[in-house]
Amino acid sequence: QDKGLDKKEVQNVLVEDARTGLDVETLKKAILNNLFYVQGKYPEIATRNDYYMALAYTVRDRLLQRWVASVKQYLEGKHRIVSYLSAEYLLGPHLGNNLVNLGIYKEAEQALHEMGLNLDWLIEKEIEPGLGNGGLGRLAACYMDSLATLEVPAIGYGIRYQFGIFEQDIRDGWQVEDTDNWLRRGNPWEIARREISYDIKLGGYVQHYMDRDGKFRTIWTPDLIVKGVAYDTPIVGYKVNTTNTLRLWKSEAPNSFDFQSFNSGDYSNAVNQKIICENISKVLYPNDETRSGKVLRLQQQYFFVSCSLQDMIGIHLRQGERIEDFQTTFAVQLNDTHPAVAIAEMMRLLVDEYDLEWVDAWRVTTRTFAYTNHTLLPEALEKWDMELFASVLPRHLEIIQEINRRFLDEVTVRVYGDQEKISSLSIIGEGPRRYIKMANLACAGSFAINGVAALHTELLKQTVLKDWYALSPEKFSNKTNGVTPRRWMVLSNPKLTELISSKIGENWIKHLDELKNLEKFADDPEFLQQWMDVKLEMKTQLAQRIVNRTNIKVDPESIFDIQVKRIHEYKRQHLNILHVITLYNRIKQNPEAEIVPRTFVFAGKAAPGYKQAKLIIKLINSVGEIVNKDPDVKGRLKVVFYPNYNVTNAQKIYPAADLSEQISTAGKEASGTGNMKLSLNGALTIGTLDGANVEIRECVGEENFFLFGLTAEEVENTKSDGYNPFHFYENNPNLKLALDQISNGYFSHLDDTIFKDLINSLLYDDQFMVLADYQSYVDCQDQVAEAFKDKVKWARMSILNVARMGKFSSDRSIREYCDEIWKVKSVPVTLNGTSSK
Ligand code: RUG
Repeated sequence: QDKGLDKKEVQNVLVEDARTGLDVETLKKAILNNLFYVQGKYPEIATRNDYYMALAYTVRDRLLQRWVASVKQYLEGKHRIVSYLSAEYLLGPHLGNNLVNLGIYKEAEQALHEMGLNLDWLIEKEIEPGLGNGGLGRLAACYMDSLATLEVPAIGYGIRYQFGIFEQDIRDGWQVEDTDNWLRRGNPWEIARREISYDIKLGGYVQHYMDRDGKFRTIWTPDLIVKGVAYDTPIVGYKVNTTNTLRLWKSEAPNSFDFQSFNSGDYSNAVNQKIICENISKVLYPNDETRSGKVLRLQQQYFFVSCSLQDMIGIHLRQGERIEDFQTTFAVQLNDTHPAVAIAEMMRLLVDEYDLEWVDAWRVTTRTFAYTNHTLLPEALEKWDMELFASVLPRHLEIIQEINRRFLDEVTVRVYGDQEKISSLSIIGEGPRRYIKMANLACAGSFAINGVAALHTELLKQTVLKDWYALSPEKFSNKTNGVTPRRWMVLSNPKLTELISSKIGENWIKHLDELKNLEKFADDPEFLQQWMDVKLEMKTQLAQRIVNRTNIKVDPESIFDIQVKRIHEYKRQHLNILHVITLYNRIKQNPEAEIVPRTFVFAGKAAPGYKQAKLIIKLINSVGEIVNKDPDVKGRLKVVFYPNYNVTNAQKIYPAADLSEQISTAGKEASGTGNMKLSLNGALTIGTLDGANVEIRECVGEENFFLFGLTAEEVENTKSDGYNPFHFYENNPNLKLALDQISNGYFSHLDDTIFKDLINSLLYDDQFMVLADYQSYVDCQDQVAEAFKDKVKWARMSILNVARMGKFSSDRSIREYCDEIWKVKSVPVTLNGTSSK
């Protein structure tokens, strides 16, 4: 800006450009421009992808203008910045969402229409970045949207996996995984910042010595150095200028790495090293809710955490601040324990690289980090074998041991030597092999700890983090999850959005509480009819997709009974299928039985190594094969497994749901967010008192929620009283029949071996209380069927559900994090003198 151009000229270049206009004419010009000058094509030879790219670049230009303005504004003042550290971001396709948030969806549609093109057709061309497994990664994406919408300065840090979550295909009823090469057509939404890169050390050994000034020094000599390169994606808020950064790190070989090998002629070793480096950000681990204990996973975690902290320290110091005041520039949120090694890395950077005394470094660290726990499942709490940890991060092991030593000194006095408490709080676990407990490291190093729904936070305090709660109750709080209404309503359900806005205006999109103004229309016959019409239209559209994808024809007038989420025993898709079999048997036993027609839609991926989950998918498909074809059923029941559940498909499924299945064993689902999206789209919930279901039910009213099953407390009591699932099997003829049919091969061409493991685990173990909850579930489903017969009453309940879902916006969650944990304020970004569209 100082190189010969005067300020006014710069302003003109930035502002008065065809790259920034938002009207239809300018958009048309810009799309053509990009088609020529970015894609190098003209209309007659342009492909659908060329047009997609041209439009994407047109949108990106407008994002960049806001992005530059945001960065400038943040750097000019002194503002605390939120740094969200997450190993996963399940963003979903960008194009439609960015058009919504820029407020130019209609204009883009019109521009394309005038060019003889169709916006949906281009939107569908985008390959979504599936850089997450499920709820946790999707939450991070919703939070990025809300942070920008609330105009909060924020950076999301993560990993730019070359391969995201696998693509699922179903063959012969089984899940088959295929690699997700999401970058194969390029990615117009990111900017490679090759100039922003950091060296990351791995492995090797540590030496200590005393320098000339008598100060202890540490040298960590790694056996591998990897370079992390920043790839930035702009995240624009809804109808505001604020555009934050999602900075994802890609691993590469450092520039100079191969010199030695190359010089000595060992070319293949040089190439090998390059492959090892690139492997770190190669692929997302496809495990949801399970830890994997693999070296590469620890390397991934450390890699992105170290790049991110070095980046933050650089930003902080460039502002002329002292390293001791780091926490005044950044509040760093740990999304689960995946980035918890950040606590040790922060200490290493401060003590080894910036020469801080241990206590000063610890003060900075413990004022910087806050930790969100997302699970109570023991298999999801990360633990690292100490030897494995030492082989990757030898210096960090020393640091963790020192943190633990000092911490336990303090604790011992606090708990007056209670050995049980001391070992529960220790960051290092003892046993045949010693291990590091990442949740304990996160708790020790953070100033705030939160759960993700009221019940979950309570259970955390009573169970897995009980001793931590006793030690530092002031650190604990609850932050119930939320979802962004921009993607999950405005973008995915435009018809419902329009109908709602026609009654209460558009303010609800940013202030979801205002949905409550819909309540007064819940008895308005015209509105009820319009509501039902929209739902039917969405169901008809989904029916079309289902037939295209699976060849199964379904009736849009039937109940769309939907369970879409990762496949896991605790989520109990098999309980749902037992209900399907029970309805089927009622028909077989009495073909004239009155059955309210239903379409059961399942979707979700199973972790590739999770045998029971994969068996559940096979079971759903096997039952579907029999039920869908049996002439006695007369099409009244249909079972669909919709393959490759991802954000793109979720956006098509939620709007069509009548019934939302939230049937996890009470106490196991930390929160759930699909439950929120479905209810917000007008589905009624059948669910247990688990996770955020509890709060959803409180909000929508118990009369508008189908509740069944044991409570979390009853689950525990039943177990401690000696739960015997076999007893339920023997004493419930319908349940027995269903389980026997699965075992004896009725649904599997008389093969009585396939489902053996699944049935045995239900009959003799049943950790997730499927059999205990079966009857209560079936009875509750009968009430659902009864209720659905009265279409108007159902629609009224659906309206009340939506009207009362205001609490579950991620804007509300983020506001709570900002006010109560991060202590950050919004910083409106101005562009051409205004702060919003
Ligand atoms: O299973 C939980 C969900 O209940 C929750 O809604 C979501 C976001 O908070 O996180 C999910 N989760 C938990 N995913 N991975 C874990 C444990 O690593």
